[in-house]
Amino acid sequence: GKPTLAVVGATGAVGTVMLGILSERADIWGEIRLIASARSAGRKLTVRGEQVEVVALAEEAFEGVDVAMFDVPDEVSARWAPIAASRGAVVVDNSGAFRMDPEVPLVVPEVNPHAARMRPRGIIANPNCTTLSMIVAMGALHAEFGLTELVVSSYQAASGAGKAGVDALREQLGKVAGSDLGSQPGDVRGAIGDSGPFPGPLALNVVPFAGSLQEDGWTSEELKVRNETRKILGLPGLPIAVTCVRVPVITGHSLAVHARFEREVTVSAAHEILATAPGVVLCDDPAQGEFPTPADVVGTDPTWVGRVRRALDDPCALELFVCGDNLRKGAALNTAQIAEVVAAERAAL
Ligand code: 2RA
Repeated sequence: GKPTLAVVGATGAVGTVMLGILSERADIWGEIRLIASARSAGRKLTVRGEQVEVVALAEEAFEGVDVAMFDVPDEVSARWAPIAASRGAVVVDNSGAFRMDPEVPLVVPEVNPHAARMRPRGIIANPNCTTLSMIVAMGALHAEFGLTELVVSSYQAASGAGKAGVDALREQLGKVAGSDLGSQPGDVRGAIGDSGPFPGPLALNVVPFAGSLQEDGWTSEELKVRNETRKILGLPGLPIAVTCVRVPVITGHSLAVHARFEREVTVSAAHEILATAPGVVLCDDPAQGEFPTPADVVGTDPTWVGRVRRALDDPCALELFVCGDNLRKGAALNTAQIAEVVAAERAAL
């Protein structure tokens, strides 16, 4: 029969997008079981056009499950993913709990699909949404030119911080709409106050901080982009400098990238690679006003790339701007693609 899929964290921001994605993609699953915290148990959610009742997270909930997708906080995954795996499920986990575990592959199906097969713990990790928003494009360029260095600045949407992030930005926008705020120091902060998950006002502003503070002033988000990019590309020593910034966008992460390569590069060669790479759309005609923006790409699956330029001072380097939906390719879609890779192995047996 068709494999049974469990969606753990079905009621969250990513879970909600996941149910939509599972309803749109080729229907390879038998039962789809929805699992969430006890608080959400009993709720009914629609997937594949049918109402499914949410069951509470418990050991028995994994009975007969072939693949379990997790989108829950790190500590919940750390505890429950091994339980699901011990019950025979292959876990595809979107938390930070296992991404850097050497016994857990970190998979992007367009870049390193074969890594999914080596999973001694029965767990496959899904990368962070900021890494995912650029990695398909960077993987394609790396395969051709050989990456030697990355310098990245992110422009991250509020929904990266979940429903709480979206609610906070909408509430803040309500407070500043129609006002003349934004011309005096601190007036925006004064009107918005301290609320929500961001360490500063996000409406009418940008906040150069995402995640938590780590050693030497780096944030957890910046270190994730660095470590995960190295692991996915199989380049453990790749120099990468990252600055993560939150911007007042609901959904859609963007990144400005300076990428240095082993060989000399040209814009036309880069265009050709990006225009044909699976999962990438080249949108680069600035004379016609064509470049990707998060407002234009939200709700779509690909990684969008534009503003491709050769560095003025380095014939081996490119500058580019990348946009992607952080809840789709950045989270739910990549998780669904990994689960499909696992299901295809099973079907091939
Ligand atoms: C963010 N990448 O955008 C983080 C969490 N998913 O906040």
